[in-house]
Amino acid sequence: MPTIAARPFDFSLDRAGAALIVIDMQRDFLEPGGFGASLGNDVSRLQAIVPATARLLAGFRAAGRPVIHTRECHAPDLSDCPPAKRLRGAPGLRIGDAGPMGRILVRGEPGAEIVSELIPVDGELVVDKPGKGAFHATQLGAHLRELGITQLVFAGVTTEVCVQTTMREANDRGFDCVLAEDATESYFPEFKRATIAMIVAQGAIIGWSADVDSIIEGLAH
Ligand code: C5J
Repeated sequence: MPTIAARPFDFSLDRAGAALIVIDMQRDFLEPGGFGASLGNDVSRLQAIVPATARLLAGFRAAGRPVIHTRECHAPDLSDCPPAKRLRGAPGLRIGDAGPMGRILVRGEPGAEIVSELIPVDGELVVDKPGKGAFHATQLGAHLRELGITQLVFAGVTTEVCVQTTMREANDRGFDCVLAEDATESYFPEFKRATIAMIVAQGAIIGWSADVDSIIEGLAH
């Protein structure tokens, strides 16, 4: 089993049991006019990880290992978006409101699509999720069990919200989790740093953190 350089200590990558999960790399979070921008965030921070995420995707595809994409989005009638989520804060546009890329975070709207550079290919599962965690109210857990997955590599946005929540859910379900450090990002650099520190603390209490190159090299051996 190849060992990859990781924090807090090297990680044994089990190629036969590994899958990549790319969290919420959607236009609504990465492009001007979407949900992230409506909250007053600088979306260019998130755009900057697209090339590293594309390299990681290519590495998994080349290794023939499963790739799962998630999209945070809601039913058009918002029946799966509780007021506790929709009415939070004072954004320029709320979930379900009409914006330049269609209705914000609504399934089927242009803004809910994955950015063009990271479009899923045939055979890759796309999980639409109403929550922050990708296991909540989805078939993700059942799908991973069917595939015999034991290790998950995480990429995507935002580090401290949907990525961290899903990593914690995965850890509770018994998956070994590795966060691809340069393929995840937050609108707040200090939140990304703090999240990684929390994940790897206390002997990898939630999981490991490694860079894209180390993960790709491990997959190739
Ligand atoms: C947020 C996400 N930040 N995908 N969603 O609301 O992290």
